[in-house]
Amino acid sequence: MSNRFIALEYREYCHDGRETCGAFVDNLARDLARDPLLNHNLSNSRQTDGTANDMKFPSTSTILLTLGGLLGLLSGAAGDETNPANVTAFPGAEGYGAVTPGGRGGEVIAVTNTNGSGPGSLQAACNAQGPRIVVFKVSGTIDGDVKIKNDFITIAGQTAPGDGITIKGNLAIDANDVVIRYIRVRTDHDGDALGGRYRKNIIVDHVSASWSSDEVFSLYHNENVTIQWCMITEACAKADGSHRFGGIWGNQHATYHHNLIAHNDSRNPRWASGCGYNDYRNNLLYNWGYQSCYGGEAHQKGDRRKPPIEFSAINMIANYYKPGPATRSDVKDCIASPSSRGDGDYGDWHVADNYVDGFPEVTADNWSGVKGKSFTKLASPWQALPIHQQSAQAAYTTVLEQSGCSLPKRDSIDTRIIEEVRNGTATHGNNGIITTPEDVGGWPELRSAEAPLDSDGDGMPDDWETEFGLDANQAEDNSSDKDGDGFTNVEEYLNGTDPTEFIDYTKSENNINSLENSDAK
Ligand SMILES: [Ca+2]
Ligand SMILES: [Ca+2]
Ligand SMILES: [Ca+2]
Ligand SMILES: [Ca+2]
Repeated sequence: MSNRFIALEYREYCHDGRETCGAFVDNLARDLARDPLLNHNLSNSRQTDGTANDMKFPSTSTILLTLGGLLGLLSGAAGDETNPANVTAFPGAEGYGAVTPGGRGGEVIAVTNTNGSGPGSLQAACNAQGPRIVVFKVSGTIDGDVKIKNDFITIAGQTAPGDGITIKGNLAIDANDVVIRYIRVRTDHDGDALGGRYRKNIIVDHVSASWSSDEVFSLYHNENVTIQWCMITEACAKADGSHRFGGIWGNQHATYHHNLIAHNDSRNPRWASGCGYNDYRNNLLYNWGYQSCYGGEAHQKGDRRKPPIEFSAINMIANYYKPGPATRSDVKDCIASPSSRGDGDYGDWHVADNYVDGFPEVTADNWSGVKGKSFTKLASPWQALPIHQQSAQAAYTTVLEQSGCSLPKRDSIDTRIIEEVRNGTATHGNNGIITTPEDVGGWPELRSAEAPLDSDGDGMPDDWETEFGLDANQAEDNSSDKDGDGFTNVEEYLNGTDPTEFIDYTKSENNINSLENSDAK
């Protein structure tokens, strides 16, 4: 292995007129880019320091390194275990999107009203420049679309006093380095409830999305993405009665785990064509209509990425499939139906340890639940960044307990859907497949409450600052890291942790969500 050459960013070779060499490097780069070990190591390199990685491997030059040299760089990038750059976006952030610091170290901006725009609105906080952490001093329903256009933002919906935040509109992610936690997006019109493309370093955690008439939740053709602990439910119909789709997923290096996808006719999810490396584990799918999961072609037509991603490698492991009353009988046992647009367009798939309720033979042999022949079997999964993986059956229980916008509390929509999944029932529409939000009673009233006093406006309430020896009348202490564990003081508040207690979050066993416990919900 030590003499193995690794090619990165080979395009300049191709443009140098060295056709033979270019083709060789092209092929080598492709092979190596698909090498699980290399992929894993490069991803770790990104995880520890994405910006440094970019500097070491400038995208316009061709670099040949021995693997030994590369590993040296990687171990150097790993650095001191207590280096703040090494912690994930928050305790419990896992997979490829966990790489981002979000708004760490930036300004704290409080949302003080539920207006669609203007001073004090969520949209105004999104419009601000530079790293920023968005906290909420109000709960309620925000009437209007929200678009994130500027990089480095953390949206901390768990801080909302009262019943929490719902966006009655579409949430568009059009920025890099985005952390979104504990909000709901229940749109009232066309377009994806939550959507975004062509960006990088995004983690969406405990978000409940519903009611779009395109897809409910579509994040694809991005890079370094995690979608975890979300609820993607109750897609609605377009005016012509079509659609009711869950989501298009598929990002170059992405992790999807512990999500609940329920009451959508199809695209549960649809893997985008040319989606790159995707790792899908411990998700719970309930009551799909006429199709569960499909897609994953190798090539995307009109791909705007440079270079385009020319393959799809999809792990689907230890997920729980529970057909419901709307699930068409001929697709009840379907884990996935891989798509292609002809020879040479097959995606690479690996399925294992998935549980298909009512179909013990598919549970025993997952490949029998993968329909058609237009795909390539991966004998083993591509080696993704690990998560705290459970069995499919254990994940079923945990997802029902914790997924979606569970803080400050679940709303009546999510509470109802969780019970329907648990009981194997449906309440509204055509066996749970609905046409409009009115079918399920529309947007529930969300109670607000008084936010705790924060005299210096640094995002940390007076009482909390006093308890931990911070200065309730001095705002600059929010970005320091009193205990040196990598999370700033205000992040410790957002995460419900102790800013005076050092915890080594670079240890996997400590990287768990400090806001949830399995008995709480
Ligand atoms: Ca304060
Ligand atoms: Ca302070
Ligand atoms: Ca800290
Ligand atoms: Ca701490």
